Amino acid sequence: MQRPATDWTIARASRAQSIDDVRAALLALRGLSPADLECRLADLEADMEAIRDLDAAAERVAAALGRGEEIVVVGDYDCDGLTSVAQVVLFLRAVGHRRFAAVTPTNRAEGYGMPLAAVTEHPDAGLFLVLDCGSFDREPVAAARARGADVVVLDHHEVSDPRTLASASILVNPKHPRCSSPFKDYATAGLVLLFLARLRRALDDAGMGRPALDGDFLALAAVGTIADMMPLTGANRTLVHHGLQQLNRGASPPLQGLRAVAGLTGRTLSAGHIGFQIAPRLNAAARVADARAALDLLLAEDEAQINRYAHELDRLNRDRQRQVDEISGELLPRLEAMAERRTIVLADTCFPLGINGILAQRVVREVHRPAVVLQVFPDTGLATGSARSIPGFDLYGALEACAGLLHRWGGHAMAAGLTVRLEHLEALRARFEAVALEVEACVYQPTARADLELDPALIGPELHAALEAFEPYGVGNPRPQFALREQKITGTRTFGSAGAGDHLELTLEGGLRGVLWGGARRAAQVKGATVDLVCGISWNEYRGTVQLEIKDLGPGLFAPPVACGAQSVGES
Ligand SMILES: [Mn+2]
Repeated sequence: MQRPATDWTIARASRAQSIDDVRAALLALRGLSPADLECRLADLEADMEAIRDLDAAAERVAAALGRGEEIVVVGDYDCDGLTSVAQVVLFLRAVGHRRFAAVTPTNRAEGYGMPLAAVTEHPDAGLFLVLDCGSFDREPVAAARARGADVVVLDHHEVSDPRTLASASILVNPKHPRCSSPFKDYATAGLVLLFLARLRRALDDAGMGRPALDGDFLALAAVGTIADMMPLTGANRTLVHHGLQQLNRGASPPLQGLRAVAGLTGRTLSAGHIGFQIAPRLNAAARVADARAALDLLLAEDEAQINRYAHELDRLNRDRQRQVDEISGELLPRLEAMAERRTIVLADTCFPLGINGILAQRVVREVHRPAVVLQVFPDTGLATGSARSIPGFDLYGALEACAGLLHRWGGHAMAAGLTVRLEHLEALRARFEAVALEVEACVYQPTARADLELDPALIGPELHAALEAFEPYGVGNPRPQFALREQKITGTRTFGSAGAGDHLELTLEGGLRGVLWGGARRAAQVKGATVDLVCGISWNEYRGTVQLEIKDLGPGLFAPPVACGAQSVGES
């Protein structure tokens, strides 16, 4: 089963003749005003007011602090959950509140969500503050409430049917149909930062001081937002812009410890560095062992501890990479037999729960199909795992259509988690495929979109600087991709560690250089040819000049677009 070649379109019809043209086109394409590029933190205030029950949550926690109540902070085991818990703990320490426990689920087989043990193991707690999970954790929430404790949930998971919500005392979730927040795409870590800002105000009103929300909080909020793949638009753009700035100034010693083991000290951190190098190390703990190691790092207070935990996470991350490579080698050949299918559902005892999200993403990358990868547990008769989607295919809606066959599930349009009884596995496979057959065929054809065509003469340091103003790039705000038509390739050079993954450096007539990562095998084919290119612009530190990051190239790359109603903005 081969991934089909990408159909490229160009969003803007006219070719840019100046840097101002480029800037204006990018603003228009991303729906941004010049003021949006300023990323003013003060603009978050209005949003804060609109988030339903954020003030009630702040008042309840302020009361707990006033009474010295025991607080249990529960967070999901991924980066978003852990950075959320870490912010709350930093805040509790800052106000001198000592009666608290920080809990994250450790039993991966149990899946996601608030563990019942958080309730049973803390019989004296008066308040459970549940972060990045809890919206639908009916059993543990009910157990806590039955004991007379309050449960305050801050979460961002989809709420399609409010009748299925757990009976939290206070639920803050921008996805709740009755939440009037104009911005819905917060990660929990971003929501927690706004919550703490509101809590500061409540404490101030109660005469309990006004602890500073320093750069550490913004740094943690940014890491949670990027790691959870939230779109870097609106409030997230502002949070991430400032969080990255704080990280680059040295905020959050634990995150600096991870930066060091990732070899990123002294380099300017981008959202990409967080998403591809920092977040995987934090997530590795829960994937390979126990999320506690990541939480221990984020809560560590002295340098020796930070150093030790950061190295531990780095080692776990290498274990995780090795595991993914081994299992991919076993799993990807199975796709050969599935070329006729629109969806892929793989289940096996050997697909470890901790990494099956990564495995599902690999399947998507390989064949451009929605994919589910489950670990089978013969003892319990359940299979649990992750699903990943392609643009234009609403995974959440598809799973909702399969809900009768699912034991437990939750997620978003592009990613989800699910558990199914083994006896329903075949029926799930069939119904998921049936749902996929209802979706327009063109969704299964990979498409991507370049922003606009450029005159190659514009490519230089000035353009690079203009593009920096549109950072942070990532989900929802992809790095601009430019179309160059009919460029003659005058030179090629391969480099890398030898093997299929080798890279190709190209020189265009006129002297511009570009890199096609993993493209070494195309060297002979393109040398001397005249081709169209899609490329990003990056800075080559070694040469001190701009270079092209080539995404694709070939003759006649920009064919007229095929109409597709469900077409979404290109993948990155
Ligand atoms: Mn989350």
